[in-house]
Amino acid sequence: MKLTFLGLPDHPEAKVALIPAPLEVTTSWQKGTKEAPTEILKVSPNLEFFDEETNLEPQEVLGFFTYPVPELPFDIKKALDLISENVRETLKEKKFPVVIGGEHTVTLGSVKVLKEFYKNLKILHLDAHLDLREEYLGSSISHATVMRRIYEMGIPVLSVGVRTLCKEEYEFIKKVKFPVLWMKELKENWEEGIKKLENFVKEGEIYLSLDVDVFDPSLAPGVGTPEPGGLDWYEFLQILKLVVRYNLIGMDIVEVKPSSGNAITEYLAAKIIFKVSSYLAKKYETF
Ligand SMILES: [Mn+2]
Repeated sequence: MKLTFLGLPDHPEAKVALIPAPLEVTTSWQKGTKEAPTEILKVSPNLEFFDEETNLEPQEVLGFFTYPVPELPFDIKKALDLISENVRETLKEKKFPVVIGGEHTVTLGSVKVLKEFYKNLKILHLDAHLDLREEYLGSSISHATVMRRIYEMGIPVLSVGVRTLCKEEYEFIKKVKFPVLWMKELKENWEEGIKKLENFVKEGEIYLSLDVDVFDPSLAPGVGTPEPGGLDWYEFLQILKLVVRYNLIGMDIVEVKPSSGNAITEYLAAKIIFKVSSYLAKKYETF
């Protein structure tokens, strides 16, 4: 049987589409993100189906459609094309796409299509890392170069929650004045940080690219690089609500690495999908 979000049959008029993208080609250190879409969908029926903040059931208000988990070709360009096809279909059907990675490279598959549909596309990038290398381990298309490629397309990016970088990235961001909202900056002055974030998202069509390593590893231990000092749950929800209030047009959740023994990070990812849908449902209901 096909795996679906919350274990529910696909809603005939679904407004949210889950796009599993089990891509893992360029992962450098701890592997396993290929299993993430399957594991996230598998834990999702254990969520409560009622949202305690909005007092609604997103599966009733918006409805979910889940694409089957694909066998992606090893050729990364072909794999990204497959992801793009699903995103294109989703946008044509006026559904909200949630791409479930997989390594961060999947964002390139989304963005390629999104920029055809949206004139003022912007990427809100939540991540412990910048992913701005020119090249990584000999490849220009990689989880460590993804935002560099997007930057080169002329699409505005704001990287939020960054707390580690390499020297090449340090020099690059200085040279091009790449906008970064550092985790330290956020933790030291939350109000000011949120204002900067709001200034970025208040105009244009916003795509959220969420690397779960932006969370503190105590909250999301199942990631490739568990960088200390990350976002907590309520800080994240505040950011998510803020973006939904403006024009959030899609998102991805990437770099979950299911770990044996616990399902904390997979459950977190499923909960995020439920939360964003609840916030969107609330907005939808008030139209
Ligand atoms: Mn990262």
